[in-house]
Amino acid sequence: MDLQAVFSRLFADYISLNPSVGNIHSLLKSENEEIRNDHIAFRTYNLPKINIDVLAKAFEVRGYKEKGNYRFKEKKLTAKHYENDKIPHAPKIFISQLECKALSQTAQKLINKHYLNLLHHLSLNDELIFAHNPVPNLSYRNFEQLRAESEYAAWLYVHGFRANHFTVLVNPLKSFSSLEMLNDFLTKNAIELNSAGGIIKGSKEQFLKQSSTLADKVMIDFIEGRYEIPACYYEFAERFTLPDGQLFQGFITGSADKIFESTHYRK
Ligand code: OOG
Ligand code: NI
Repeated sequence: MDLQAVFSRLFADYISLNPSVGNIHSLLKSENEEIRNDHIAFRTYNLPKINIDVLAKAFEVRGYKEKGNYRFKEKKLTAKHYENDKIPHAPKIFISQLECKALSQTAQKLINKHYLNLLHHLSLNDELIFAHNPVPNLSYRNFEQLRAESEYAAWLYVHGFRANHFTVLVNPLKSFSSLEMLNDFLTKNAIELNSAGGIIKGSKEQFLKQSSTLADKVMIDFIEGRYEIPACYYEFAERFTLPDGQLFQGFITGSADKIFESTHYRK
């Protein structure tokens, strides 16, 4: 499967789970925009057979190289980003992982049990980036228990390996010359944005401004019954030129920290 096919498959999964993704696409298409994807993000656990480095293999064999690493102490996460220098405008890949050892013994036990279940249910002939969550019979009680310690852990327990978000790059848009303008347009069209740390995270001085939607809620069948749980969100990024004339391609830890919160559970 070539890179384009990988992205098409990931996007098909993403749009079918999250109704507001299709909605935002139609809105931008109605303005005659061609959408360029800045990056795609994945989440995982720092456990041997499924950590960042394992997940990244699907991209490394397709020409991606590790370009940056990040740490989110409070959220007990680390992350890396990957770029493809060979293919012009190829989206970057951002992969984060939960540092399980930083959680309580109770949460670690629960995650380890889930990990063994995951390994048992993963199919060998497909790549991890397409695996979603193959474990049947998820428990809402476990979800709540994890959520008490880490919203990220709870999200990951339910959704597993799927593209957590795609990101519209603002720079090439024709009708929107800034992230502020795009945000106004989205808000006017009843799209709710994540306001944690302010609607816009980052600044021109940091060479990156970002905003994101609040994740769509989807119905999930747990052993205890059906519950509405946040799924994925859409991100918008405007990048600025570095003193050397190149567009900044990295990520900003302080901003990312708040972007993670786009999947927080809201009543
Ligand atoms: C990733 C959050 C960080 C960015 O662009 O800074 C991020 C996540 O929610 O998994 O995407
Ligand atoms: Ni992102």
